[in-house]
Amino acid sequence: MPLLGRTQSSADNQHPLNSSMTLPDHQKRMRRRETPGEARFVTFSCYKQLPLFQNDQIKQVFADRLARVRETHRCQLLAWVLMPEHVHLVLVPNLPEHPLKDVLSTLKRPIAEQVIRRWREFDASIRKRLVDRKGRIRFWQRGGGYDRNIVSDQELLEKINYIHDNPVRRGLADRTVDWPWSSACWYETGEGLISMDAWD
Ligand code: NI
Repeated sequence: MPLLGRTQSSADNQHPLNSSMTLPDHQKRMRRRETPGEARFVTFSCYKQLPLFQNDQIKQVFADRLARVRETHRCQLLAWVLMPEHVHLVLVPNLPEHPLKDVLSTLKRPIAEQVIRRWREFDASIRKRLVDRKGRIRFWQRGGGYDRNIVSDQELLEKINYIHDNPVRRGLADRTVDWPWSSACWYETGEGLISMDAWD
């Protein structure tokens, strides 16, 4: 894809998690409408924005699960990045069988269960920071995160570039392809942890 040059660099205050905080509820709801074939830009984060995806084993749990859900829910996955405390995806849900809500819950819940189970086995102290007011251990931030429809090829390319640039903006990688936890490598070389689908 020759159009995937790094033309866009968004400042941190443009981050969708920040902008979603200021949206009135009715606008949030409007953005959740689902149109068959339409790509969705999705952002969600760890509980209290804690960097729960610190080590590679936990990152791998996420990548494995994402690859699996792509197949079981037959969605087109167009881009992804896993950051220490948040995730961005671009995907096209397979409607009406598998709406976005189902894709995300099937992705997120088992990751939370698997990682928390591991922390319990190791009696990891991080668990103390994840207890909510009801005494339950949480992994993901409540509320489902942020999502919006992508309406044009231009916007799709901008979102993919934005996603791949996340680790570079943060100083976690020199180049987008140096961060294995995204689709940047796949776009550059045709190989990566997860294969991407074509947008039709
Ligand atoms: Ni981000």
